[in-house]
Amino acid sequence: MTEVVHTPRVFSGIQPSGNLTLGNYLGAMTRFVDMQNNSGMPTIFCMVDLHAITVWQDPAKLTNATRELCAGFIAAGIDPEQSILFNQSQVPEHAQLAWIFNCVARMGWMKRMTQWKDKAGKNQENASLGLFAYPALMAADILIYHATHVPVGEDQKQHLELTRDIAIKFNNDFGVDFFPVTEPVIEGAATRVMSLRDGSKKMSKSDPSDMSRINLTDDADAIAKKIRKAKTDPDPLPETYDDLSERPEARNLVNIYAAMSGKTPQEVVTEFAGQQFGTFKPALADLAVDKLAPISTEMSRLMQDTAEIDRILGRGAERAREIAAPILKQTYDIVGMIRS
Ligand code: AQP
Repeated sequence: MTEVVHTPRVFSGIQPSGNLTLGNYLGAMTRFVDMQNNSGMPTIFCMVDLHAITVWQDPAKLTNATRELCAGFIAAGIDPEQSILFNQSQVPEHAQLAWIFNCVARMGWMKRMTQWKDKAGKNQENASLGLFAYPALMAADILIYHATHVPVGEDQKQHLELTRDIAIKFNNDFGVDFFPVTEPVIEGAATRVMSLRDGSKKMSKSDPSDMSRINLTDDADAIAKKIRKAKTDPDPLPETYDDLSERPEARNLVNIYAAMSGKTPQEVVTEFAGQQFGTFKPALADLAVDKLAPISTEMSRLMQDTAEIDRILGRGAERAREIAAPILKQTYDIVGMIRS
């Protein structure tokens, strides 16, 4: 029986499938920075370009989005020396392990994934095979580093449960204790930032309406306009956060304010109790501009030197492969593949 001591290690990824949104920033990136600085664990962050192409991506836009995402990581506080920062396709072990996991995971597991159902919609026959197999590649992203902790937004919870199921089934099938059973880290006031136009839909890079999201590249005027036009209701803010349970758009704006100010949602509600959105929205816009403007300025500065971004990604990929390659070799040994 092959036994491995599972060193605590953090992994997470973001798709270069468009502009980074406030949802990605609050739900994922701020958590990444926190774990890099405070968890005491090694941290690995990835631009998951192989995931992005499960739906059509224009090649030139994909290249640019990957670099911009790298700039976003760095501008938000990820240090490419301290953390390992790279794009997925430069580390082939992700795709190699994903194939093994395609053979471990069951069709029925994949069919139950809500992201598959949402993204494939009514036209499943026409969706890519890659989109269907997306969660097995995600499991490989995590387990190729034996990552134990994965900070994500709420929407990724089901995929992380599947990652655990794949690890457990692989270990059982082969009689090993090889892959760790990963812990999702879903924390903070903004684990699910909703669309500014529809409080029942999550804020997403690929939403056709740009008004539904705040992009990290938006300037101050765009941020203020999007918040001013965000859907709300005519009632003032209540005294308790619980009273927002039936008001999804209002609750969303309060959560965003809380996440950006470091206050709890209840503290925000207490501060603005009895006030109309006409007062709350400008305060939220000021806060958002204050928080996001330095990030967007730094992203633009970094994007002026794309050669340096590519160098950072290449160096990150080399460091990632130092961890991934031995784990893939051991996996092949367990499965019984000859390596001459
Ligand atoms: N609205 C959100 N609120 C909180 N967290 C979010 N995340 C995404 N949207 C929100 C978190 O960001 C990380 C990276 O997500 P991703 O880009 O890999 O994929 P996604 O979840 O599918 O994000 P998008 O923006 O909706 O992309 P598209 O439109 O391309 O599918 C994850 O940790 C996710 O939870």
